[in-house]
Amino acid sequence: MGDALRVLILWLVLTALGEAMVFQLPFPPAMAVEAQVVDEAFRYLWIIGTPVFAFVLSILLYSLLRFRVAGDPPEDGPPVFGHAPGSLAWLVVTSLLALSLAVQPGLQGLLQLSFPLPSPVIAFCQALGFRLPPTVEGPLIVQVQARQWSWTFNYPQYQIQSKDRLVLPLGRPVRFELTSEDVLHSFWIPAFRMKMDAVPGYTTSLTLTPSEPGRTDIEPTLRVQCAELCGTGHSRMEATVEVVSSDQFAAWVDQQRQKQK
Ligand SMILES: [Cu+2]
Repeated sequence: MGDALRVLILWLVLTALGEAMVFQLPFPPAMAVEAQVVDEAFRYLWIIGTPVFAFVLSILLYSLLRFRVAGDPPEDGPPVFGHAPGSLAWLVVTSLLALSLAVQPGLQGLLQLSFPLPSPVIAFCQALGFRLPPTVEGPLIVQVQARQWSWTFNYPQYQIQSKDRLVLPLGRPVRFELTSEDVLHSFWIPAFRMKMDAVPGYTTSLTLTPSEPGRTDIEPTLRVQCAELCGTGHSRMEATVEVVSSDQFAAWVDQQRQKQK
């Protein structure tokens, strides 16, 4: 059996092992529509990247074992010069893969995440035949104020405020408008995957749509966690999250209004 055939077999075996692992990855639950988009993109990158990584690894492993010189060689082996067809094939295949990833899940993913894209990019995506997400009518707006080391959530549509406790209705898009009172913080709900910096003197925004009901004490990844080192209390800069039905949300809003009167 020739060397190339052995490398080919090793490549196929390593690729099969790597691909089998894709479905064993222990992801935390994806509890927002956007979290599913991010997880799909991650799986897709893994699926595409595995054969490339396995290819490099099989040649490396095979060369190390097969062409190893016994004992201590007195001098270096002869130099190896390029292999033009091989280099060209490698360049073309990996460049095409990278370009295809920039489009899907890159651009396509950004569109699904209702990310603010410049209009020429949107026109380009439409020309490619991408489905644009429906424009979000009346999202729930939550103004998030971060500080060392706590979170305040304002609901301007309901004129209520909540400290270190974020309550969200299920299935309704939420536009978070973030700012910070002191240093850089980062607003992150691991179960929702997406993350956005909170910057002093500046407002950033992030739209997320909770897709599963839940509470922090039952699912710890459903919590707000600061994800930007912001001082000694950084790791404890958390807030609880509750995703409830729209009726429960309305009841909570009424309750908060009564309290704040
Ligand atoms: Cu912080």
